[in-house]
Amino acid sequence: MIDNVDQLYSSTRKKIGDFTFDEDVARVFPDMIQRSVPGYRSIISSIGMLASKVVTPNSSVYDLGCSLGASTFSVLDSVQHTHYKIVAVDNAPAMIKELENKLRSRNSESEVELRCEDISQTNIEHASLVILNFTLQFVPLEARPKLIQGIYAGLRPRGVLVISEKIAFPNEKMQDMQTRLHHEFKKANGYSDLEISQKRTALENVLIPETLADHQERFSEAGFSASDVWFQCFNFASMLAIK
Ligand code: GEK
Repeated sequence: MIDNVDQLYSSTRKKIGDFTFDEDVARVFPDMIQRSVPGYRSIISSIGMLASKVVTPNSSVYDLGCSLGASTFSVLDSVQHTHYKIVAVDNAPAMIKELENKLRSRNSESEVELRCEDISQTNIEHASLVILNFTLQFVPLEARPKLIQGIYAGLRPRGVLVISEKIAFPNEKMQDMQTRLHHEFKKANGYSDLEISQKRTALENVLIPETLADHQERFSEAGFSASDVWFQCFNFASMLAIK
């Protein structure tokens, strides 16, 4: 087995439990997300570009569900001034531990405040940018409105929420087509039919996608003055919501 290559679902499992972000997942995470999420790299580098435009002096940036800090590093590499704070939050200890090591090895520990907590408990304050990069999809549906309202409240005027999600489609035929395209994407990246199907079962009760309309309605109910999609590939999209 190659150490950092995702082969977690490559052999037949008798029973497939719910997917969790444990140490095995943290070890292969960069490979897993890049081979599973169309456009992931473009989204990460675009978040850096966005940060360079919207992160104001004396403000905070929140990376909610930061995993190994891909968005955090993109922000650190793109914002020219240093008068801001990044708060990176994840409730998986394995992710936070690994991110801590990464920050230490690039001498960036003091630039990022790490928190191992549920993002539903994170108090957002003085934020110019909040990042939810493929995280809200794992938060229970009933907890999502309050979370988005809290983000809106903690953003400064004209502050921005960037949110990327796997999305659902209201039309069944379209849903089926986009799902098949996504599976084709995973196959092209070396995943077998067995891996794709076992991973899908593991995520079934854990990752709950919503439609773009559901997201936009929630943004507008929370008070955001504008929201729209800026990136989409198959059933993965990224949106901006502006206070
Ligand atoms: C990236 N943003 O590379 N509270 C805190 N963290 C959570 C919660 C929660 N309630 N639910 C899930 N997570 C990253 C990728 S991955 C996306 C994000 C994926 C965390 C979870 O532990 C995991 O690290 C992350 O959200 C989701 O841009 O695996 O598809």
